[in-house]
Amino acid sequence: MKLPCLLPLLCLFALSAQAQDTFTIGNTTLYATDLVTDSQIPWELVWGGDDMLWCSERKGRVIRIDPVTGDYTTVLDLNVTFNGQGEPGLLGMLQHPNFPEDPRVWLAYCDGQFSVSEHLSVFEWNGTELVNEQELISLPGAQIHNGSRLLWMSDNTILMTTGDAGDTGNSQDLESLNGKILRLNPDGSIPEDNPFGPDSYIYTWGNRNPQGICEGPDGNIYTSEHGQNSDDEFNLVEAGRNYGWPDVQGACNSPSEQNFCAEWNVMEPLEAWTPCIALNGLEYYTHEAIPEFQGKILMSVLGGFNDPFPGRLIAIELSEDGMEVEGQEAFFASYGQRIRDIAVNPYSGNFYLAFNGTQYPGAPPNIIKEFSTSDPAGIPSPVVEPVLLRPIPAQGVVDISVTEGAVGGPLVVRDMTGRIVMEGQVPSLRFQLDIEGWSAGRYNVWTATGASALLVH
Ligand SMILES: [Ca+2]
Repeated sequence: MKLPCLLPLLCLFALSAQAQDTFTIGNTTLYATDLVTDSQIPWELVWGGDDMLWCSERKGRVIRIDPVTGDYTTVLDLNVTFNGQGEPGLLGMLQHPNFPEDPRVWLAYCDGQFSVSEHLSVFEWNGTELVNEQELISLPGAQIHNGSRLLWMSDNTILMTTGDAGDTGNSQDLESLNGKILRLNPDGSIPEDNPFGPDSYIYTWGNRNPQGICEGPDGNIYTSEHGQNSDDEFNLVEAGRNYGWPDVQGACNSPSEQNFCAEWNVMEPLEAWTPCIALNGLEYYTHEAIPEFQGKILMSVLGGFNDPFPGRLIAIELSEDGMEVEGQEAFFASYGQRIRDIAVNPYSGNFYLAFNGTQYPGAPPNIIKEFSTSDPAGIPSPVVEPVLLRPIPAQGVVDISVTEGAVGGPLVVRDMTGRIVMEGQVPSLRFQLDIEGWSAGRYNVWTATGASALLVH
């Protein structure tokens, strides 16, 4: 369905505006544009100390992206396990907080064709490439559950999440490095004050597959962790604590779980999701550019097998002491794609999302998008207003009101999967849109000066 195109010039304008999407979050408008469209399955996004955006890709590359143009160079290409089916490959990445003065970059990756191993190595940045690999830790890897998120702690140690590698027996075994969070010194040695003594990397145990980690308010450390069929978990990390897997899923709420939790001092999640929604990268958003996100934990969500919604970003609101989840709100599900990770530009507060296509484990498209509070295409929109739609929900015909700047400009309607179902031009300040025959559901109506959700009955 297309609206008549009366002015050719404005219709061209409408076409060029399709490269971006706008989202209204409270009083903030976000403009989304594709930054890199040919990523080889982006896994970790890091805002670099060199003011470039770094990305690890599951197929083995580390790319260094100009955040303005999206141009990138490949600074490392590792020979990793990647068969397109499972979950191994190049995964976690961490820069030294004083990068590039301290040139060290840590990478977690899996290799081995038949028997997968997981490695944590440190490399050096020579201004062009990552060189001088030094392996610090290796442990069993698998086709599934390899953890691998990395975090620099304020005490100058590093946390590394590991997965149970598909063997549930690993997580409660203090002799195994799988199903744990490990703590190490930057040179790979074991910190003397580790909770299980100076001979053990183990920092927490009873983990299944944590794949998001961040430092939040007051130095609290949070993880996101995949559950099996229930209870994806958002956890507060405390040294030495047992997180219960495989004996406990989510809260300690069945009789057998309560016994186990009492015996092993199990830490319950701050929040859990059933059915699983497949939680991933975390970022604590502190910038004032997006007041609606400020002070919240942003969590990448892939979208689970029984999850009725696609991938999305969830903003988690914490209590003042950071010990409870007080609210959550989901964004960007309209793309219908799995969101793997997030990084924030510390200057502008703009952020970047790594999309891993529509299907497990990494179907195309694999795109890195920028979400900016300023309009990168330069469309003038000093006052951003919502589009008014009546009635709610609508049936047959919907009345639409827009502000003056939108008249003659583009009109785009997308469905929840992000697919454009209608594009054309705004004919006047008030007009009617024929939605007869549209399937019931939620749509997004977008003009040059604002956007609103359209609910069709
Ligand atoms: Ca439970």
